[in-house]
Amino acid sequence: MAKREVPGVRPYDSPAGGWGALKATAQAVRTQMETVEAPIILMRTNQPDGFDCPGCAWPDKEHRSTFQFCENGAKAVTWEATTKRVGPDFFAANTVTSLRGMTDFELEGMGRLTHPLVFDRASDKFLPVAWDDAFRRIGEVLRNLPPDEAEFYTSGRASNEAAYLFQLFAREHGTNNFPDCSNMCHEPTSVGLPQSIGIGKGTVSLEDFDVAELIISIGHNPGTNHPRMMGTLHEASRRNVPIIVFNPLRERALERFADPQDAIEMATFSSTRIASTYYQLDAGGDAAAIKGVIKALLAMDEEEGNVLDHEFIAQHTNNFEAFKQDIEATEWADIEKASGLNRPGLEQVALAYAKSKATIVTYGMGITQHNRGTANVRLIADLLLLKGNFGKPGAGICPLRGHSNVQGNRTVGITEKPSTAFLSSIESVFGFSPPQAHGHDAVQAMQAMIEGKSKALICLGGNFAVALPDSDLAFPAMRELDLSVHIGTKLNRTHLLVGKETYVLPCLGRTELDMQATGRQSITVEDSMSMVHASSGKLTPASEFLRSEPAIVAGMAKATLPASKVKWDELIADYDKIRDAIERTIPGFEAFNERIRVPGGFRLPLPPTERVWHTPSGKAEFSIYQGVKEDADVLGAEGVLRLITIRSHDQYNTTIYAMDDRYRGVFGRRDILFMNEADLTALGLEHGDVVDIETICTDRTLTLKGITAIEYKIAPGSVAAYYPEANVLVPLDYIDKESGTPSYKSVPVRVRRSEATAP
Ligand SMILES: Nc1nc2c(c(=O)[nH]1)N[C@H]1C(S)=C(S)[C@@H](COP(=O)(O)OP(=O)(O)OC[C@H]3O[C@@H](n4cnc5c(=O)[nH]c(N)nc54)[C@H](O)[C@@H]3O)O[C@H]1N2
Ligand SMILES: Nc1nc2c(c(=O)[nH]1)N[C@H]1C(S)=C(S)[C@@H](COP(=O)(O)OP(=O)(O)OC[C@H]3O[C@@H](n4cnc5c(=O)[nH]c(N)nc54)[C@H](O)[C@@H]3O)O[C@H]1N2
Ligand SMILES: [Mo]
Repeated sequence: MAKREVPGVRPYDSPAGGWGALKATAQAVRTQMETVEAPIILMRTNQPDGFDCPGCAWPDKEHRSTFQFCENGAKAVTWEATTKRVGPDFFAANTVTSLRGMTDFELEGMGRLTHPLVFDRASDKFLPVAWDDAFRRIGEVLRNLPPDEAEFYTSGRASNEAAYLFQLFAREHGTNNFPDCSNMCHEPTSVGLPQSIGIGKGTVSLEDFDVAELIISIGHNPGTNHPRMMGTLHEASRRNVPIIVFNPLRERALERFADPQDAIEMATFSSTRIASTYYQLDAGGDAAAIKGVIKALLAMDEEEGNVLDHEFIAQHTNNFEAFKQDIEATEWADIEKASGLNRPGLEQVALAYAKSKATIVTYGMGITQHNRGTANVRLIADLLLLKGNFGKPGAGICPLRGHSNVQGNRTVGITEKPSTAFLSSIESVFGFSPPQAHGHDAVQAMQAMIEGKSKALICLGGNFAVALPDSDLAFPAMRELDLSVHIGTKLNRTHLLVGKETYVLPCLGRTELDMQATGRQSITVEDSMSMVHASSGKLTPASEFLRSEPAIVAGMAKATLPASKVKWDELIADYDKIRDAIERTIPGFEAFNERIRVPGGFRLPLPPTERVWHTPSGKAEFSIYQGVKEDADVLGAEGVLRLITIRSHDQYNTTIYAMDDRYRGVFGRRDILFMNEADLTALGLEHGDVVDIETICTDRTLTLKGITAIEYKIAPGSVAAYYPEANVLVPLDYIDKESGTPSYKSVPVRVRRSEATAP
């Protein structure tokens, strides 16, 4: 029987990248910008004297290579540099209640915010407000609350300078409540890797990819989320480096990619294979799969010897024997059942790994956003330790960070669990005593808001309530706040969930010129590979009323803390002074200002690259992943499907650039559930049927209705829907207990034909 036609759904057979990517770039420019400046603006992205791409955190070779084309980088830049505006006229014409009926796509699509705004309850509208009036009132409300009843949220686009001032402000005010986007993202990396190798960061550099002999890519989708990485993978593939992929979905860019930088591929419409082998495992099947690979590797070592790096293990690691025993005790039958892969397939991976003298493992949200995400991360480190894949060229661990400066935010003190060393250096440099008690992470902050224990929320960027799980709980909690403040570039749904008092404070974007008392300022960011470099905006700001993020933070701080020990005005006048303060309080930033004036910047210390392990034992630690699967009782129950929430190709987190997901063959819509053919059949469904989805791991009823189920190349038992629409289905307390990260990639659900359309 021919498959039914479903509107907006048609298979995509071309490679990723190529001419389609160029066309999409042109379209992004056309829809956002009226001027012919756009190509010139794009050329300034990631250039030594230009601005850092506000897209992903993938590095550039020393930030000095010729302009690297990237479709989604172009979307990120044009989205910010758009000529569209949403100003006072617009807010005078629309009530907040009516705006709440709009989608994130529509809201952000209206353009850049131009004026500071205050919510006026009487008219149900946002009105323009003077900066100083806004700061004064914010200060008054904060001063009248116990400090721990305020939450200070950071989204990872903020610069090091803005984030550093933000933490200084909140800590002088008296709290460590620092929910941040990292808590929904790579927190398992920040928690797991220090236990294994002594630092919560990746250990590879771009040069390592040039000499790696094997790349294992687990649970990330670089064609969409780190497109500049595709150039690196493309080169590796052309060197015949095997690239082994573990992913429940067939992601086009991981199969075939045409590099838009490659003149011959473009001219001949040819492309390069990326994955040498593609393992479509079950959602959450990674631990089992990795344990299988390790089990096969240990067996090979027993038989042939010399497969593992025994010298490295003896000299540099702890706990190997217990680790080995656990793996040997793990049964193949359990591994196969939990991973959805078979033993011969996993033995092939072990063989490739045994042969390689330098292996890199890359991973993303497919590993971290699980309720045993931290244990997953440690297991990847275990795999690498077995063959000494740290501290040698071409080898290491490569977590693909999210936001362009999410790693930097952490480095400069955005953490709810600060070290005592950091707090004492803040105290000695600034002369106030920062609070010692740990604060809230993102989920805990929302829980405190729901329970009425936290009454104010200050957001340095982001879309807090929309990005968090469980919208049905999160949205009403926003409405109960005494105060919410949003520093942002564009309007989003979190801003519209107004509390008793709400301010929206518009800031400069990274592409824009930042002039302060001493002249033009630059900021700094840290990429996924711990390179810190400067970024200087060039464009005329979207409105004359915008302020920089550091200036807004300082404005709030001065109004909140009349007796502040921090010289806010001096810091804002010259960001070099902020960097001096960072240098004096955080290790690794020696000669900060000099070193960022060198194109490409500098690399922060990464002790594991020198085989130095800052763990309590002074060695790298093998750790044991108990069993083979997260939450096996619930996720393995009869009739339960594991829901993965994913990003489309036209999306940056909650920012929706357009309604297409080209590589997955979905156009003009997002109300889609990707399902395996066997699961459709088992439920008596057909490609194109409308379904309701219900979460089963909670005593509440979480549902998403009226979604069109389509047949897709996804592992049986796993289904996928778009974030943030599907966030209503993710229970707030369904988290990785070690890191607090929501289990966005394995929500137990049932799917049934929609009540509305059932025959
Ligand atoms: N253009 C663009 N760039 C971005 C972003 C964006 O939204 N748009 N977001 C930024 C941010 S904040 C982040 S964190 C990163 C996110 O980048 P990614 O880590 O690539 O995040 P996701 O798109 O959520 O995709 C995760 C991938 O994991 C797979 N997956 C899901 N569950 C599992 C599993 O259980 N096991 C395995 N092995 N795989 C699984 C999915 O099929 C998907 O291919 O990208 C950053 N860059
Ligand atoms: N279901 C599900 N939920 C998820 C995820 C998932 O995979 N599945 N992923 C999670 C992940 S990895 C992350 S990182 C979070 C993301 O959570 P957030 O970081 O909170 O969300 P974003 O969508 O990146 O934030 C977009 C907003 O940032 C503001 N903005 C943009 N540029 C700037 C700027 O330069 N300065 C300031 N101040 N504001 C700016 C704009 O107002 C825009 O509306 O979401 C998480 N939520
Ligand atoms: Mo992220």
